Amino acid sequence: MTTDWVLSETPAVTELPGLTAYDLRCEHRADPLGIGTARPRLSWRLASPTRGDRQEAFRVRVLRDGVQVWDSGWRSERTTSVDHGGAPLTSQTDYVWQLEVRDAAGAVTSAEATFATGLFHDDEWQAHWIEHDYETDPYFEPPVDRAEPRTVRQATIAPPRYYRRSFELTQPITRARLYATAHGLYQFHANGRRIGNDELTPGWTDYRERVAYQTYDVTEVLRAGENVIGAVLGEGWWSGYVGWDTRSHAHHYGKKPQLLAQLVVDHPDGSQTVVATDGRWVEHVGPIRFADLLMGESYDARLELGDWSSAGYDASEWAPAGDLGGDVSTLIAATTDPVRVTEDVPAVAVTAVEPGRFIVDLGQNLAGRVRLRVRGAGAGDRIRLRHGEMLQADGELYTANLRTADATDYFVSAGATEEFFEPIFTVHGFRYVEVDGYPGELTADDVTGRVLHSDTPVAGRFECSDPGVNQLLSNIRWGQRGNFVSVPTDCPQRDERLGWTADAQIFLPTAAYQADVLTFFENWFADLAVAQTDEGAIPDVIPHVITGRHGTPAWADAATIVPWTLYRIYGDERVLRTAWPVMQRWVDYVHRANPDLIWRHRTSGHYGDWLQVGVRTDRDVLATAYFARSVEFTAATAEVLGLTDEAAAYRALWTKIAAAFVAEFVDAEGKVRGDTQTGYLLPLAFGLLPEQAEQVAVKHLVADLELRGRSLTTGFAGVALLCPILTRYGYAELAYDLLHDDRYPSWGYSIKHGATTIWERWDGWTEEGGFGPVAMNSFNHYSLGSVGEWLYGDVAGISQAPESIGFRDLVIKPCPGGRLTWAEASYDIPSGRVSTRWEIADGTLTLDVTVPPGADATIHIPTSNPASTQESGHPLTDAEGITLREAGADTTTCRVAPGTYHFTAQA
Ligand code: RAM
Repeated sequence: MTTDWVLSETPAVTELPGLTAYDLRCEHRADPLGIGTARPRLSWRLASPTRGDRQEAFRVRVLRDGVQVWDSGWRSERTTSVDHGGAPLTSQTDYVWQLEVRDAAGAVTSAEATFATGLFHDDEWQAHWIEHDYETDPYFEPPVDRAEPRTVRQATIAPPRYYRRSFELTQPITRARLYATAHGLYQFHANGRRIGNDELTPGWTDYRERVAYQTYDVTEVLRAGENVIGAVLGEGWWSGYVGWDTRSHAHHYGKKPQLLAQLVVDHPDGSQTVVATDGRWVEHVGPIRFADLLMGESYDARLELGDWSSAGYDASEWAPAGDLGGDVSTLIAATTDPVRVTEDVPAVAVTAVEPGRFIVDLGQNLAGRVRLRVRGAGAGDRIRLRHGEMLQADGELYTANLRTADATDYFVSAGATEEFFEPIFTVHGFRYVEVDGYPGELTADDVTGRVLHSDTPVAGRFECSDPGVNQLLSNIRWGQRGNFVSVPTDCPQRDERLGWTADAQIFLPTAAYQADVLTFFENWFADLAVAQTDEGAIPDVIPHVITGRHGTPAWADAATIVPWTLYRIYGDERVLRTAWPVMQRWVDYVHRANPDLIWRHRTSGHYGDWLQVGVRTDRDVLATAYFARSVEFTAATAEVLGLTDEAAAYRALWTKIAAAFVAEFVDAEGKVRGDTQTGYLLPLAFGLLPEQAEQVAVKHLVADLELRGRSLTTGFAGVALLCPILTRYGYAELAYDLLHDDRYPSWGYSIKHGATTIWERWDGWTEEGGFGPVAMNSFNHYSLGSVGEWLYGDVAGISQAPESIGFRDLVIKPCPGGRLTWAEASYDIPSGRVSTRWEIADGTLTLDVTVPPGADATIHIPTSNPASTQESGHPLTDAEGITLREAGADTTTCRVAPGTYHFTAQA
């Protein structure tokens, strides 16, 4: 198995010579091309082998062609999101930035990185949108080779087209950049080579307002003489199926795909050659006869076009592309890394069902596609690949939960001895593939699962002594991977795949422990902002493609929760500056509709504690708690932005909502209306209860869990809070019982029954009922995986102090318990990598902690005998870099400077 989705090994702290800066990023991306801002944010991380080492000061210099355009001078404050402070950068220009970091002893270390700007001004675009005239095309109707659709389609999906342009370069090339996008999905080629390794570009944004273009360096691809540049263009989110209604859920943004690109070639004398899409490009249909994200792809190898993107190719049959003119008003430079193939998963088993028909098991539920090797097929032989997440009891593929998504690919052989098929414009959510019509024996070697998702850099890892918990963590990671496909979606398999807002906000803290999701969510939030209604409500799904649902409690609150959470984790104020008007308009909307501060009006779809089990958390309780939460984050944002009056007003409003909550919902016995687990978790987690009521609420929560034999009932809204709140109030053992539970409903139940991803519903499959409701049953969904935050934050013990931003003030508070004898985690916070490892053996607890330069940490060492606590063999009072804070009854608390520490204590 080859995977790029693991936490990088670097830096090996102990081997470093001294304070070292690494992981330099511009706009939070490594050496990005085509950034869209003239004042980018620069960030780096630090590591050091020396205890107490710090960045005393830094200096950034930005250079263009070796000439300095900005010198920050020596400054001290931070390592992340330093705004370029020189004159605004120039469009379409390459820059180098040099970083120097000085430690306390005056030693200076340096590092260097690059970035390039995109097109800042509309008038720099010479490109026009081009398209094929499908109306007069014989292939406009669904192609014949998909004659077995499971659903009646009302909208037609047109076959992808191939576009090309041949041009001469007479001068040498110093630099060549391709700026490319599509209304649809594109894949670029030049001189016989594919450009880049991005997938499903330009990605999904609210195309009505924002269409991202990607930038590629093609300097090495071009040469003197004839060159060819070209692209394959498919439908994707632009005009293909998204959502669940086959009558209306295609053609969200347009009826047919369009392409736009501009190649800019620099020559040594300073002149440029620009080759841009326009009516001089020619186009042709090719071997991809059909391609749709939900439905699948059909490829007829007999129709292959040969070296269509190479010089000397005879394109006389190709027709001129339709030229639609150059409206570039919606174009934006891409701000986040695209989808890529991040792993190849080999097949683990192949079962022959009948001659020519096989079921292949990849051993892992994933989002992506299959690469199939075909040997011995005759020209015209057709192989069908159907994808499913589960098998039925009879061993056949289970596809009922896909609803109208066909998730079916076809390959028609050209009769060569060996052929490879891999679709390019579709994504399936699957573990099993049925291969039908395969000539001869299919072997595991013939099938590879190619994992596709947004290439968010891996930021964390967690492992512990218990295989079941490790499997849970793996399922959480795969849930994230399968659903972070350009936008955060709810499922990768059925006819939905929408950016449900609650799912996103609930899972965000867990997601951020596993990957750097800042730009991923900033990009998505930009779509949330443009979708806000005039009144201030937020649609349930972003990008906004379903009508009539907006302003739902816990869903629309993503408007405040996502930016505030991003700010707390990444310490970058820019996200708050952008989000502020959205947050304010959202909370004002709820307030206007609910002047008595109990949110019961304008709750839209109101899903309550979605997919809770056997209980009904009161909807007004949930809504009002979320109203308070949103107001709290809006107030906090106003504070950060220096908006004192607004901050005071929202703080005051929050106090009133909290009081109204207690008055309305908490009875004389301290029970919250509805008396459900989530009903207690929400006010506890959101701090709505006075201290005494808090303790009573905890008791009621625990009583409910006990009454049910230590079993949970929480849905999406409650589940993330369950283990953290129990731990916070001294019931960590109860949290561990839930973690290890394998009775229904629990995470362990799904794992016991073979889950390799998080399921949408606790009852996705049960021993009694078999498969859950086909109307809605995804086996790859991340919401219930939001317990990951607790694994990293409490079990491994990496979190930050309540007032801390960007993990500058770390809290290392591991929580041994349950069946675990050890747990370890590493996590890339903005300033560097933090790691913890605890183990209990022979009555001794060992705790290894690394705090990166740029952070300080309060470490809580759990022990039955605080006096026994030592660090590297020394009592804490005598250990370097450590200040003892408190030796409590069962914890030793100390404050440490950056460095690596080895604690021991009596367990
Ligand atoms: C379903 C999914 C999704 C959820 C909505 C309300 O489509 O479970 O995750 O947010 O319902």
